[in-house]
Amino acid sequence: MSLNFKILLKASALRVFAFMLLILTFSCKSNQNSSPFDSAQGSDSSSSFDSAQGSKIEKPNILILHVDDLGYHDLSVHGSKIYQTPNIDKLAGESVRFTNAYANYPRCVPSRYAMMTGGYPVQNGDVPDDGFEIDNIPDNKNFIKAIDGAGYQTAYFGKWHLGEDPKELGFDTSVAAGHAGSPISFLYPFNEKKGKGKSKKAPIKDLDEISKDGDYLTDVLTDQVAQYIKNRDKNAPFMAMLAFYNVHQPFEAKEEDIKRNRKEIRAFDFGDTPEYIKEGTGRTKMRQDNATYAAMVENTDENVGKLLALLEAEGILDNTLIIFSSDHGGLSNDGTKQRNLATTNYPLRAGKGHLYDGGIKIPFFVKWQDKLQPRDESSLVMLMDVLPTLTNLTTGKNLETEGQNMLPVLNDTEEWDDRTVFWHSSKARPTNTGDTKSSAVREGDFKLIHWYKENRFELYNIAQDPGEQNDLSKAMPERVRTLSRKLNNWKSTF
Ligand SMILES: [Ca+2]
Repeated sequence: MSLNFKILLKASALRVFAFMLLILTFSCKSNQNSSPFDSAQGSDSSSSFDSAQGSKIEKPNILILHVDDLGYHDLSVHGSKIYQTPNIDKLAGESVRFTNAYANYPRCVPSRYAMMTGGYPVQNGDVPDDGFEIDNIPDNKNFIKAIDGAGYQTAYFGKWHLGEDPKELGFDTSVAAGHAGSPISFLYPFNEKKGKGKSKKAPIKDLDEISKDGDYLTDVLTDQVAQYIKNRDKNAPFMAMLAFYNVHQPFEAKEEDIKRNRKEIRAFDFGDTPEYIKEGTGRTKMRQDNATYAAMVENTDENVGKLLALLEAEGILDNTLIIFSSDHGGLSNDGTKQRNLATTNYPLRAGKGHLYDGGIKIPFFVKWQDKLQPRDESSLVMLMDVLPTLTNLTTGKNLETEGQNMLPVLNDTEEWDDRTVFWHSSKARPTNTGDTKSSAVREGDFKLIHWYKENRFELYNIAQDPGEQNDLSKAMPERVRTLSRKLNNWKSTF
């Protein structure tokens, strides 16, 4: 029995009628072949039909779990010996796991702008570090409105950092979003600084009504998402994005989680690994030995686990497409000013702020039960591809942006190993994270970084040298020329 037929049997008479009407409207026969993207799972809010253009439209629920500042090696599934992340590891095991996924920028705001607008984070001729305008995106480039228009309930929870409210971009619902790049405190009351002095940071709205003494912010936000899912309109699919404030600073976690990690870190033998090595104008942290940060990573994992369990309890795990990602690499680097650092991205080089892979390579998993074959996937993808993919899946349309629809990659019918992608970091922070102005291009296995103020190049074969230790720029001048030409051509477009 085909899956579509099962849906018909399960649906109410009214929904059967509506479904038939849709089929008639599009004068197309329901497609019943068995490729991963051709049939919906039998559950309440899912539907599947052919569009007028003949492309397949699917409407699974969508849950995006986006962690702030989580490094590629901050997960036990990626080799961390200190942070235990069993829930995310399990999710990874059931997902297409990207081994060459990148943020479009090594810091929060441009990275998030790229993700939410589906293109490179370029505005008014530059890549601003802050102050993006997101309330003036035309409708023909607005992915959220496109998905909303396809019948989705859309909701955004947590860190926005792109203006006043995600509703400006078209989300129906938003909770605890807004200007804040981080909470004043992860410990209740969240808008009051713990310890000495007063915070100059923007408070996060909505929190007073939904929290109480003793709460941890990440638990509160997860609970909000859970309530939203439980109370959803079951006649329509939802797209919910939880942008965790974890694991960004301030370093604050639950006492029992800190204690457990402190004990584990004390017992761990770091061998002859140095605590720091030199990088840029400052240092790279080389050990995962911050117990509070470890506790924050593990709390995030616990909350991911709660949401996955909820999807299962609601009977919608099978027809929910789940994306897990981070906005850039972990905070492992300081600059001329020394400070307390979070983690190490080692064996990747450097971290947040830098165009070495430690700054831009991210954990990125896409799960859709029974639809996507769990596997490692080496195609080059970026956060700007997320919404073009979801929009194509749910509307059959492609909007005009640089981000690409990843469905053929997810579906394993295309490989994007030779794709060319770019970065431009003109707002360096030599004091805070030790980076200086640079641009970069990756094409296939090779990555060229250009410190354009000094006109200095470094070239790496990322496949053979993921830690970017062996600079090939002198040995391969022709490749430097080709890649720098492409990089300059890209930069001349903005
Ligand atoms: Ca961030």
